[in-house]
Amino acid sequence: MAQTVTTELRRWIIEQACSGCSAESVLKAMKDAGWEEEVALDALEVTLRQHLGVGAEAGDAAQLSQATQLAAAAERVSASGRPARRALPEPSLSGSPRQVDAGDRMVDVLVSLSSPRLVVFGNLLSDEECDALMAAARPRLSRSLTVQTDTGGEEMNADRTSQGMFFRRGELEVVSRVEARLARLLNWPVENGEGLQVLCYKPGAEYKPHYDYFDPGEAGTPNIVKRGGQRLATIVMYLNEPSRGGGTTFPDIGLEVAPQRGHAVFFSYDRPHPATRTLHGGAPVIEGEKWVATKWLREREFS
Ligand code: PD2
Ligand code: ZN
Repeated sequence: MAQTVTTELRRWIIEQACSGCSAESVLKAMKDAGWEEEVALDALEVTLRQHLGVGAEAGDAAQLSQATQLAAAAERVSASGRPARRALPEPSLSGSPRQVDAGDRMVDVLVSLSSPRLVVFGNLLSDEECDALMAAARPRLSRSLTVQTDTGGEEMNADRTSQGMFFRRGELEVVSRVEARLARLLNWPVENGEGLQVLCYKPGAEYKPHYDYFDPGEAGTPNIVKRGGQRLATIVMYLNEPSRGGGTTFPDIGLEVAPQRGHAVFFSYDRPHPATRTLHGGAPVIEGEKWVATKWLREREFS
């Protein structure tokens, strides 16, 4: 049965942190009370990270230091059994601005979530940019492939019924412009991005829920990550609007992002693990067509 982190549990975690308990003792108390280790660790990390974010403005220094120590310890315990956390692409949202400067354009911040780390942006692309990307992609579309994780090759996949193509990085002026904007928006080098992918979904086409990172348990992953390292983040940009269906879904949190032209959904994953809650899919298009451009961001230069 799914275990829910209640307000009471969050309050209890913060109390333990502020009174100086160790991460191990808090984790043990939670496991003794029937919490699964994975859920307990996530609850500790997320609650304390949020608490530190709020408390940094208003809190008592000694309590904050206790909470900081517990958050760091929770992270260490957690890291011992799971893939390590990494530095991540992240927009500059401290102080909760309505808009962020993406260099050549001010981009609206519509939604920001901490777990999963996810931001919905508005006004990221102009109508002209959307049209130019669709027009340049259209003659090059073919049935989308997915990376074959056991070998590192590519395969046709029934879970993904869109058509797609990739631009090389910097291939066209509009592609370079969008890539430079994303690099500035997400504070991540252009060189660490894969080429822009454009997808077109006709009625009935969908992309079943999946993770974008490469599964460390699959045999082909070491080969795939030789080029640029792991994927750390995804931004899906909407180029047009189907009249019904085609939202980007996040089943772990019951979220569906509406495909609105010029908008985008960004999400990052600090480790290649379902604990990031970044399971996501493209819901079937019911009426009209759906066009998106996706950029995946890697740890290192992707060449
Ligand atoms: O088109 C989408 O909404 C979608 C959903 C899930 C795109 C991707 N994943 C992707 O390009 O990875
Ligand atoms: Zn995806």
